[in-house]
Amino acid sequence: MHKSFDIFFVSSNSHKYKEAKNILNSFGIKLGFLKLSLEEIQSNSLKEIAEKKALDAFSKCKKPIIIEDDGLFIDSLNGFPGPYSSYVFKTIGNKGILKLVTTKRKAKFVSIITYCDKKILESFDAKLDGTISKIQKGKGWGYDPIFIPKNSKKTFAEIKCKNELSHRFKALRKFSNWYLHKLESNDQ
Ligand code: ITT
Repeated sequence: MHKSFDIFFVSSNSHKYKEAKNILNSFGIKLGFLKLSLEEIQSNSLKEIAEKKALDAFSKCKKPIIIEDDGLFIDSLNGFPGPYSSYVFKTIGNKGILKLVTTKRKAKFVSIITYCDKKILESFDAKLDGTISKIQKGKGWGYDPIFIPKNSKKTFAEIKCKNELSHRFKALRKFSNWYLHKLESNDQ
């Protein structure tokens, strides 16, 4: 029997999907996965990138979808890699970032979740402050081994409760409040 999903997450990154699925499940929303690479424009605005990605995803899937655009912003590098986080990870990776960050280590992760259906395009953003570790610690994906969330001594790769405090969790919590409210008002 086919599982019925409420919304689909469109992304080329299955790590992002797995985390988003668990988080939304805890809010009672079933999230399906469409693994696709989406058109990503060059812009300094994550929101602009996210909304273009969402329109592209909806035009390909014709179902209610969400997409996510993230960025790691490092203070001492004037916000680099920011909107270029995916490309920078694939090119210089965590080793390259650790070479660039020398003294000031403050950073933040930003997530934008954009929902798109036939009529609506709506975005939800969240940020999580933290620091860049001196060495890689733990086995996680992406920047997890070098990002230490605020009030923690461990990196994202070392902590068990990442899905209860991450940038992704905070943006998805905003999204689910809005989405569940929208469903309720549609029922009335
Ligand atoms: P899409 O197909 O969904 O665009 P992507 O991997 O290219 O997938 P982004 O453009 O949002 O996604 O890239 C952000 C990059 O930031 C991502 O590739 C990871 O390297 C990193 N990243 C985002 N969230 C992360 C997290 O929770 N932990 C570790 N790294 C993360």
